[in-house]
Amino acid sequence: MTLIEAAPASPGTKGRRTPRVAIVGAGMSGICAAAKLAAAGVHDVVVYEKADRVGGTWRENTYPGLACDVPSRYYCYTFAPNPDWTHVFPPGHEVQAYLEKVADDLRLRPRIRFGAEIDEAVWTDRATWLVRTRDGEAAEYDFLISAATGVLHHPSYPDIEGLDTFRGAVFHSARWDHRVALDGRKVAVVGTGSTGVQITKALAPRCREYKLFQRTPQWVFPLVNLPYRRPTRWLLHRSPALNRLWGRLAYRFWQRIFENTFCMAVVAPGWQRRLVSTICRWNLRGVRDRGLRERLRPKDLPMCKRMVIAAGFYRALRREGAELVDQPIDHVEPRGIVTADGRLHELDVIVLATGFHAHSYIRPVELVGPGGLRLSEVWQDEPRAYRTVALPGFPNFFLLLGPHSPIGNQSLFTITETQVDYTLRWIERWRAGEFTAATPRREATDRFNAEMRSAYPRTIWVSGCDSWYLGKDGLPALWPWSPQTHRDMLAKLRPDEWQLATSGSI
Ligand code: N01
Repeated sequence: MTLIEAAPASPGTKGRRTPRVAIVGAGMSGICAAAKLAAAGVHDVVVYEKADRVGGTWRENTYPGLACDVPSRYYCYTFAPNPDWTHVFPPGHEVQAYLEKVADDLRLRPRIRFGAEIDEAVWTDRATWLVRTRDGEAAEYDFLISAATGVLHHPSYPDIEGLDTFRGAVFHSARWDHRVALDGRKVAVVGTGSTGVQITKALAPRCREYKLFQRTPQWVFPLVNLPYRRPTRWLLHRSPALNRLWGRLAYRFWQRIFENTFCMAVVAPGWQRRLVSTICRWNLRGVRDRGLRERLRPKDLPMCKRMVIAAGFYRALRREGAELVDQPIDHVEPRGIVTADGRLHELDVIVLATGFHAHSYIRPVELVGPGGLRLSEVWQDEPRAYRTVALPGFPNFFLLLGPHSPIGNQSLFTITETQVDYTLRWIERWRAGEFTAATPRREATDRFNAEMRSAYPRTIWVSGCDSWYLGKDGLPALWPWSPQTHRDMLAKLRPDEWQLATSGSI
């Protein structure tokens, strides 16, 4: 076992202590945390990234048609406006390029350990986290930050009888096999979430036969995607000041739109819910074929599942060679998929756009807190957290985009920035010597969870559908209030709700 960076926390400038910080994951949140720590003068930082590139979900998803359904000028860091976006809603590879560029521009790469997968982190009586990688390296840190390791990260494979007997190619949408030819072939996509819908638009025109297997219809909010013209991009490149100003204005504009419509529509009844609902229903009316339209009509309410925002989906299904299959899948045999009506759909390729295990978060990394408390046991039923950012019993540990975070049809960049800022304020107090270990109190965490439970009945997520938003207990795992309430709640540290040790461990 190699021990790296095991020196004790040293006094920093002006007598302030210098914390050692480990970040798990170099996706959107990990980059944000590393960037803001650097800006705050915290340089003893290691970002553990199991892959060989930054980007997280945007690195792993490379399927045809991959795009972001949140506007680019809002789907970015406030501290790094991007002059290069080509469209209002960017293609996926531009988001990946953006994350790579931020990592380069802010010189974050030397802090990232690529190919390093954390196995476990154990709290020590020195008030540190001893982090071990699968390769047997170990290092001690004063803070451990879980940067979104888990949401939409672990692919969910369907349990379909005979799937392994199929003689063509089968792969998950988040593990796209680019060696497999698709043009002019018979391709099936299983799943009609945001991913299945985006793939359908891109792939249906390219295949000889394209079959979309729909278990549950989804509401689709129409999207109009406009390009940012070359002269605009040139101008923003030439003038960093203009880029910053334009970036700030556009960010605020889109933030207002999304937070005042979609974000409110999901958490409370009101005009926003009626408006979004009406637009989705109007969009479906555009399908002229009455039979197809009825088969595409969801039984649940718009936004009960994570709403699909897309252009051209219905049109793609009307193309020659494209077919919506809404008979349940019975089994797979070597030649293709057999549906419950006994029909064999002969295929060359099956794509599983069947979603993710969205409630894993940092797991399977095992955290062992003081007294041997294990994360795997604490989260056995459902992941619960304190105000979306911390866990009782696990000191100096912070979560980004963890349980109850306001995710959905909005910019996750905004959420993660709020959570990083909150984490930084605790780290600043540690630097000032105010504590050595801090963990939220269990009562405060229970109180927060009880408040959330009482807010759930007003949300759209409990209106009678199944989705990855719901936990095993059938309750939403999401933030049931406005994003502004999230910012307000994290604007103050509330030390009265925390247990603090001023020397040694907790
Ligand atoms: O996954 P999903 P996704 N047999 O879980 C079906 C984000 N995202 O990858 O509804 C047959 O939404 C399942 O059917 P049902 C976004 O947050 C963002 O599409 O369970 N079908 C459903 O239709 C999104 O919500 C962007 O009945 C089976 C589908 O598979 C999240 O990623 C773009 C099945 C899974 O839908 C996940 O989206 C793309 C089975 N055994 C994705 N098992 C942006 O633009 C599952 N299904 C930012």
